[in-house]
Amino acid sequence: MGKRRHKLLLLLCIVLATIIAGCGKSEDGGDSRLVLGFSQIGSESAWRIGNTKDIEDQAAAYGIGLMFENANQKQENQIAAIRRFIAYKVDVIAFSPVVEEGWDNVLKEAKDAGIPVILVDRDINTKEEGLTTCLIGADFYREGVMAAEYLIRKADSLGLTYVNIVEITGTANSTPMRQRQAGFMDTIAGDPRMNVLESVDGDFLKSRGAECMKYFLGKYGDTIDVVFSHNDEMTIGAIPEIEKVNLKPGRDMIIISIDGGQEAIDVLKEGKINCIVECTPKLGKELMETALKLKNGESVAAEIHPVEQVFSDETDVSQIAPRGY
Ligand code: GZL
Repeated sequence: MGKRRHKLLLLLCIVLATIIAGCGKSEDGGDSRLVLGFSQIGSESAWRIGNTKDIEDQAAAYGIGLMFENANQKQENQIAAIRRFIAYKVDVIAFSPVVEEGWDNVLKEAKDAGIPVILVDRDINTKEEGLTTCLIGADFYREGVMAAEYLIRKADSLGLTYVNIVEITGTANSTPMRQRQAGFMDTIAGDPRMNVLESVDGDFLKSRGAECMKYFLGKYGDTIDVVFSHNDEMTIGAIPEIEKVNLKPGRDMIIISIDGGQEAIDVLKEGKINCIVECTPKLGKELMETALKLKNGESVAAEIHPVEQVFSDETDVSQIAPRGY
């Protein structure tokens, strides 16, 4: 073969190798996989742990590079994590805000850096519009409505003429706390039988749920007809306190909870909880698909709400499938 043809063949091989090597690489030769920075609230509940696992599993399934930080319930830790994501120049930032206010400055920094932000699970209130692209999470107001609608049906079926309610709320100033309470209270407002004795902040924690229930029992005793608890952890903490005073949860008191994790579903099956409104933690698939759309410059929905159901003693709860969290 002539030298000229040999050189041409060699040049062709070099060009071809460069093109192949460049596939999946960005201009600077870096990894072109999408890098997602995610700030998680903490590990306060089975729901939160299930949410984290689902996000990690889905990131792996979609081949997305996940920078994950656990804030241990502190907003300042989430703000610091978001600043680290900005410094690292991730492609997309996502976070589950522990409370609704106090995000304006750090989200302006993300906007100035040209990094889109996705809200997962909970919402925020900001003075400036357009600091986030999408909210992926439950319709918490609807969850509160479904809890109250169950209670009204239950009161009807028992022929109750008055209903004394105590409420154990989630983390103060968080979206699920504000909206679950609003949905519940708005729905019972028109029912003269319903009387809310008191609401106390249980911070979505099992230990605080027990403390709140102990306080309620000491103050109101067996005049309590209903416990409305904003999540399963607090409900599971409250139940032993009710039993300690020889009252039967699910019988002497109507117990209404939210989330639908396996531990609470098992208690529902024992008859110690009457109703659990589902709040799915499985938001990872929608998060990854939304992040990929944003990286590709595609438009995304402003809100994505999963479909959720109610588990209660109105149906055969023995048939509830394993929950996976
Ligand atoms: C709801 C989520 C809440 C859960 C709690 O989407 O924000 O936070 O209901 C969790 O279990 O702590």
